[in-house]
Amino acid sequence: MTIRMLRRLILLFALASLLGACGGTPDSPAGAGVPAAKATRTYKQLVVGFAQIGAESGWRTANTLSIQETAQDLGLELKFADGQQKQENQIAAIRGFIAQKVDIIGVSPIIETGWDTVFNEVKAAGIPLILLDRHAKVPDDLFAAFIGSDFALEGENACKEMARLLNNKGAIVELEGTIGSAPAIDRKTGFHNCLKNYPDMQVLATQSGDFTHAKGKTVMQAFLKSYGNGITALYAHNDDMALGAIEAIEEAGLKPGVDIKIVSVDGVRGAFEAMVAGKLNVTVECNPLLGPQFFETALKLANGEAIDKWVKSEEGIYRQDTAKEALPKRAY
Ligand code: GZL
Repeated sequence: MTIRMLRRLILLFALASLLGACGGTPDSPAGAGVPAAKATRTYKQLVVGFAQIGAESGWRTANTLSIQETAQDLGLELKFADGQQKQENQIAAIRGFIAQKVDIIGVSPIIETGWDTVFNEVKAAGIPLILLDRHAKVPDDLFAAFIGSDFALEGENACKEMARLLNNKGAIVELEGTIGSAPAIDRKTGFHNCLKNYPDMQVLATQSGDFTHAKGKTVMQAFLKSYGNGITALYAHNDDMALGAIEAIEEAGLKPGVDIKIVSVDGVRGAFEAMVAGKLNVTVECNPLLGPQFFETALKLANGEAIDKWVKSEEGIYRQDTAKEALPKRAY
């Protein structure tokens, strides 16, 4: 055998072994070591833990219903914990979800701070975390996505509606939401930043009504005692506090929506009924029906798909003149 023949033989052998490594014959599987495509999870294979804040308002009730009904419709397993307005209950629930090795954890943080330790535990457990409705002040690597509204824009829209109602001049009292919560902080910032454009509109007083009907009424009673007829308008961070304040205004012998203009946020059914009755002037919608977006994002995360860091809610502004027509169509 000549050197030339030997070289050809070696070349042929090398070529044959190379082809063999790149994949078998059409009817045999690809070569060893090629990972099989990752199976795509379905909703029915998903286990999601969600730590809710509580049941402080009509908005929260609608939010809980949306999450529970959507989970049922999709056939996924939802482990739902009611935090009963306490951060420590939400943190305990999250630790329980870690122990149960759920696929995805969701939480609506009652306040923005105090989450770093438990969110790091979630990260260490390798479980994707979704912030739903309210944001938390944590590094971006501690959560996969935030699904919720632009609260500062809601505050800015409330201010513009107020300016329209007052013809750019008036004395406003403000009912704030839960102290330290993202919606209270941002709705206040958005409103007050916008107010700088209206020098003849000022805030006489601002105090928290904790997003509840009862506290909204109590604080409004105190405002009326301090400022009485000096108040021309109320800005409430949610409808429940505005509805409580309406009761206080009526008990003081004044006409809510007329003597005192009222702008609030959420868009719950009670707010539409109050607008139809002429007692509320505007509600800036904050969509609580986040169930579908929550679980769609959860499934994408479970399947390793890319998602947006902020999944924004779509929402509108509702005034007295369209309330009657809109009320029957309201989903919450
Ligand atoms: C806003 C939500 C707020 C609502 C309140 O997204 O967190 O909490 O505005 C609710 O009604 O209590």
